[in-house]
Amino acid sequence: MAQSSPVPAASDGGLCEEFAVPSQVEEVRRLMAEFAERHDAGGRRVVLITSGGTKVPLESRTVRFLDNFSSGRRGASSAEYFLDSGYAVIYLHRHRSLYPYTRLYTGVNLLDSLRLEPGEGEGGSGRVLVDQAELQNVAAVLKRYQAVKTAGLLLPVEFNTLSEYLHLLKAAAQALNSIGSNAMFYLAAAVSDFYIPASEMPEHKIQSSNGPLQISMKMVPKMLKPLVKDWAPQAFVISFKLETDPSILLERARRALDIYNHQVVVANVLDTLRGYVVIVTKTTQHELTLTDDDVQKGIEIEEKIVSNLSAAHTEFMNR
Ligand code: 9Z3
Repeated sequence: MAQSSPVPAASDGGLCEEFAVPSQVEEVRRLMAEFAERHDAGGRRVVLITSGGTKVPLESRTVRFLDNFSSGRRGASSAEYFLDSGYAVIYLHRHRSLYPYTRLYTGVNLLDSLRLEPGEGEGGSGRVLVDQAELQNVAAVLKRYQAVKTAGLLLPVEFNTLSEYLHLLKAAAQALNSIGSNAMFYLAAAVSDFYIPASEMPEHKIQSSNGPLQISMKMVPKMLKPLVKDWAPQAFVISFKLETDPSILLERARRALDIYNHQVVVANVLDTLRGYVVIVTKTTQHELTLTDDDVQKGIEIEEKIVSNLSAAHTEFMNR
């Protein structure tokens, strides 16, 4: 694939012209603003978590697309720990990526974990029994899930394409601006750096009979800059930095802090992302590691990340 020119699109200037506005954006903005204001009035902090990879279409009637690596596990598990810590959570996630609580059962074949209670007739007594060994801790997880649902503490918002992600993130930032430093942005989604403008995209499926494919892609506008500067300037903002080469990780994280002027970068390397991250600020750098002992106890690295960042958020609000 040909490398595109390194000229980035200016700030978010071209957002509406270059990226189709999703039809639901105004309705979602209203829901997010209401959610944030209700919880803020009740004395709760609100975190906007982004999670999952963005889909970048290569054709208008899309058969092929580019995706970024992200299962959504980081975002989904972090959402649970933020809820446990008293936050209300807006969960802006890729459609069908991992979701808080249900993520614990994605590897399970649901039908294998259920049994019919014996009884007369073809379907036994008609009652279905859960195999606790297959669906581990299901009662405890269900209790946490239902408590969150009843209290209205989790607002799910879905995206699929890069365009949807960009518009919904902007709407979320503007919706949370009214609650000032009570808002946290936890930007764990894996967002494409490249896209094909609608005007340059073929309408129909690209034909292999035309020979090898060469694609030229433009730079995606960096949303972090206007988010920090204009849309939610008082919020506590955390971005994630993913690299495959550990030797450039910290330099890239620091660079992001310098350019965007936000509060924290959580730096991780693809090979070790479940067991090691570095929490980087302009003046500090703190390694979080999962030990064998932690793994034995079922502790996840997101629990440590969330505990570190909610303490940093408290300090930020008190300043
Ligand atoms: C991350 O680095 C996340 O930690 C992961 C989580 C995507 C690796 P999973 O969803 O994985 O648990 O499977 N997210 C940010 C990735 C990213 O695209 N960052 C951009 C970059 O590194 C900056 S915003 O340039």
